[in-house]
Formats: sequence, structure tokens, C-alpha cells
Amino acid sequence: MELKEDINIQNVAMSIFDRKMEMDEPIEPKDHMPDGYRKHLIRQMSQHAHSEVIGMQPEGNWITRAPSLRAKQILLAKIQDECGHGLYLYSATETLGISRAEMIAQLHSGKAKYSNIFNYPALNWADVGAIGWLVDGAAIVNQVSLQRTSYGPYSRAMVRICKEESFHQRQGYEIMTKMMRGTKEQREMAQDAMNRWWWPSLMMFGPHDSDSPHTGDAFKWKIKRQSNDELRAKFIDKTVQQAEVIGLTVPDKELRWNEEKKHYDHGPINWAEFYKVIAGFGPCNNQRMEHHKKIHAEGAWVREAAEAHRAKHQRQ
Ligand code: FAQ
Repeated sequence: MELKEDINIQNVAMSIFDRKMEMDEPIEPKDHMPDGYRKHLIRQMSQHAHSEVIGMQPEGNWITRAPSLRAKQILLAKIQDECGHGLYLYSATETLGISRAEMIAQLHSGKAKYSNIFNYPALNWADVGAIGWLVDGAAIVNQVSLQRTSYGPYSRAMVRICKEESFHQRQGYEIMTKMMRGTKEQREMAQDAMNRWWWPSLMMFGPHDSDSPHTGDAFKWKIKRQSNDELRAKFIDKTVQQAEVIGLTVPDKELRWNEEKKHYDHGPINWAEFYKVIAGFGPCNNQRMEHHKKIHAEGAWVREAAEAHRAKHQRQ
């Protein structure tokens, strides 16, 4: 009898989830959800949170070397925003029943990934421009689409994050524009940064749809609203025009406007490089992870103090 009632409750909960999906209503933390949906979100959202946090490293190195006080203030504000994005996303992921400590342990053990892009070095000031323009530009295209993702806390976090990312994209484009209006050396630096960051930025959207194992479920559960290839095409279309305006050349000899598809066709992406980088063997993977582990260990006393404070208040 009891078993039958349990099964009935399960069925009602499932049908609420299905109805919400059908009506495009957000799924909220206390709603019943299939295990696969929860796991899929934990994987993607924690990866997203880790990316924001690890993403502070390449630009962080440039705070003390920014070429003016104005540039320094802007870069500081941007990096601080990325930290904030990481924190919203960790909180949003915690609503799915995983703790922040578990997420960090998964990052440190290599079980959880972070974006391929943050394993490349920022060699000079033009790289800071390229990161803002291309990396934040790619992140926005992806995240605008995620504003309509089915999980409420994730979609709401995306709305705020997108507003801040558009300021980041503009600060990067401003740096590139200034350099392209500068000396021959500055123009060469900007073009060199573009050459190095273009292809890894295209990889940020993930493998082609035909090689993307998670896309099927992501569409079924309305986690993704547009596919990896659709979003990549959108990014290329808008970025090629921006490059032309300031006189940068996209480093792709096969790039052509396709009148029929109304999109640019592009040359082949080096997927061997992508899989190598996300497997932990990119140019800066070790450096990024060692730095995160070191800073995390140094911050242990802050977490202990916060825990002691919480416990004291609970006792009172
Ligand atoms: N990097 O089946 P799919 C930012 C993995 S935020 C590393 O297509 P999915 C802001 C994927 O995890 C940037 N790994 O996967 C900022 C899976 O492996 P798994 C972060 C990648 O999830 C700017 C396997 O490949 N944004 O930059 C990547 O359906 C400047 C198969 O892939 C987000 O995370 C990659 N690029 O689609 C901060 C957005 N792509 O997990 C600081 C949210 C794929 O089975 C400074 N995430 N993989 O071991 C998403 O939209 C999706 O997760 C995708 C991948 C589109 C990234």
C-alpha cells in the first residue's frame, strides 16, 4: 500500500516537471526533477562557475602593468565582476544539492572542467584587449541564449551576468581600437593577439553539434536553446564585422560569406588541440590549477572563521 502511494507521488511530481517543461515555466530548486536533469545542470553550471573564477588569472597578471590609471581601474572592475559571476553561479549550483566544497574538490581533482580558453597565456596588453573583445564576446553570445534556460536560478543569474559582460566586451574592443589607431608596433601587437585568440575563442562553444554528447539531453530539457554550432556562427558573424571596422584581419583564409545560409563559412577548427587542452595538457593548465590550489589553501582560515561565526550565531 505504502509503495503504491510512493509511486503515485513520484508520478505526480514527474508530471508537474513535464508540464512545466511544456509550458516553458522555470524549474525551481524545490521542484521534483529527474536525476539526469540535476546531474546535467551540476556539471554545466559548476563548469561555468569554475570558468569565471579561473578566468580571472590571465587578466589578473595585467592589473599592475595596465598602461594608465583609467585602464587599471577598468580592468580591476572587470576582474571583480568575473569573481562575482563565479559566486552567483556557485550559489545557483548549490541549490541543486551540491556544496561549494564538493565543487572545488571536483575542480582540483580534474573531475570538473573549466573553459578551454583560460589555459592560454596573456602575453601582452593587446591580449587583455583580445580577451575582453573575443572571450567575453563569445561568452555573451552563449549566455544571452542561457537567459532562457529552463532552471530558474541559472537563467536569473544569466540576466545579470550578461549586463556586466557587455561592458567587458566593450572594454576589450576599446583597447583593440586604440591599438589599431596607434603605431605600427601597436597594430602588429593587436593583430598578433587576434591571431592567437581567434581559434580558441571559437572552441569555447564546444564541439560541433554532431560530436556533442550532451546536446540531445540539453535540448530535451531546454537547458540549451541554441546549439554549439548555431551560437558559434552567431559569434563569427558579429565579430567579423567588428574586426573589419577597426582594420583587423580574421586569421582564417577560408572565411567566406555564404549568401544562401546568411552566415560566414569558416575553415576547420583544430579539435585535436581543443581535446588536448580540456584534458589538462594546454599551455597553462598546470599553472592555473596550481595557483588556484595555493590560493584556496591560503584562504582556509577565512572559511574556518566564517564557519565558527555561523556556529556561534546558531548557538545563540
Ligand atoms: N571548454 O557535449 P558538449 C567566460 C566539454 S564564461 C572546456 O558540447 P555541453 C566569462 C564538455 O564539458 C565561459 N570543456 O557539452 C569570462 C563535455 O565534457 P564533459 C564558460 C568544454 O555542456 C570571460 C565535452 O566537452 N561558459 O568566459 C568546452 O553540452 C573572461 C562535450 O561537449 C560556460 O561554461 C569548453 N569550451 O556544451 C570570465 C557557458 N566545450 O563535461 C573571465 C555554459 C565543451 O562531458 C574572463 N556552458 N566542453 O566532461 C555551456 O553553455 C556548455 O556547457 C558548453 C558545452 C557550450 C560550453
